[in-house]
Amino acid sequence: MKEKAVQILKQYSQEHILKYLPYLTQEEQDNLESQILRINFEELKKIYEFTKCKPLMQEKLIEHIEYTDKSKLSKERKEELEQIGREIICSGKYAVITMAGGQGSRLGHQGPKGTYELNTKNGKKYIFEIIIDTLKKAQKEYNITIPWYVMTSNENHEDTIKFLEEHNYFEYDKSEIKFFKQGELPLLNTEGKVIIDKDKKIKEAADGNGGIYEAIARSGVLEDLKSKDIEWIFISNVDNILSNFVDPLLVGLTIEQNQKIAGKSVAKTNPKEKVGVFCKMNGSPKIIEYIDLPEKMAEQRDENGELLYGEVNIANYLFHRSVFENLADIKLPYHAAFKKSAYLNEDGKYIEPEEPNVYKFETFIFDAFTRYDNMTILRVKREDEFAPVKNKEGNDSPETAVALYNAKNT
Ligand code: UD2
Repeated sequence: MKEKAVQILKQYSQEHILKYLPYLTQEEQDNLESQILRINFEELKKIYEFTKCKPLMQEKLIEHIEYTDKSKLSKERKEELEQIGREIICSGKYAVITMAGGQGSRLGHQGPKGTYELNTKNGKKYIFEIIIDTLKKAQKEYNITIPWYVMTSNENHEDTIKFLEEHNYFEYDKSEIKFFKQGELPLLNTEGKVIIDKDKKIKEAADGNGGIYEAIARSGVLEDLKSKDIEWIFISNVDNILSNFVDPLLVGLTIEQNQKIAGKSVAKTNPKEKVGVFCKMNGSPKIIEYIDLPEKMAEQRDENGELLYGEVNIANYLFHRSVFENLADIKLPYHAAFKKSAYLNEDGKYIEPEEPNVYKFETFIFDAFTRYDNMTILRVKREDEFAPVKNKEGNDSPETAVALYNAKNT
């Protein structure tokens, strides 16, 4: 192995990697070496140290954020706003991005989450198929083929494209579909060491849905959006099978409120619900995950008895294209998740741990919202627009999602 690579390993206390060399073919050594020269160990060291000291949540700086409740808008008001949005959609200035680079480990499904098959009342439907059904419905309604961009990760990129190719993109116009890969970061064990995977490479994982800003800029998607004169982009999770991502009302409301970012919320069912909620921090829009929201704030209610922090983030965002242009180089804070990850030990044995053993570093798309003074929030009905497939069973499972999907598609 080249001296430069060895020197990097020593400089960043990763010399344990050298013990694997006797097991590696020359080609495997060359692959590992090019990986060592590519990985930014300096940044990785900073991320590891930063995530070890969690920033304290300063309660006094958190305040309620204004939102619009769709159910309280009059029919006329809704039509007025929808008209503005329809203009944008019909004139081809609207696109959809699905964030599909996640591992979906909680579901226990082998392969990209979009390839998970659900037993609905309309027969067996893959999650990607349900998304394309929505795009095809919009095609009929607005007489336009909305461009669809799918964010993948190194881990699921090929499988995602292969699956959609095999299913002929469920008859959607494939020339309007583009895939783009997000970045990835090495996993670190509890001693801050990288681990080796069974392919004899340093194990890396997708860098979180906050990786979208860099991925959009680097992959050419931003150029594509500009060349198509797309102004508004709807971004949603792959796992919400009721995602209403062609929504003229949200577009109209955001334009009228003169905002560049919008998000959809549903009412929190109870103060203890384990979800992220919208609020303001230091005067800017923020989403606080349940683990960071102080209990007494979670319980706080306004004069009408409504929870003051009751707007659940359902990960349905609307961005003006300028957001991607302005945030292409944004540096977001990293969040460390402690996960189980199999690895090759120094004796060449493949270990599949029972307990979490590595840190996975992710950035979150909504941590960038603090760069804006405000955002539009539209509260919608949970049963109309929020049916996530996250867990194998229990809440947010295929069973609960299909029940909501069937009820909606009567
Ligand atoms: C997400 C939101 C949470 C709430 C919830 C609603 C984040 C961090 N949290 O929780 O606030 O809105 O959804 O269902 O977004 N993904 C990638 N690349 C990655 C990691 C994730 O594309 O590297 C995608 C993933 O495919 C999914 C979405 O991001 O479509 C959210 O997945 P998650 O597991 O990161 O976040 P989750 O579902 O726990």
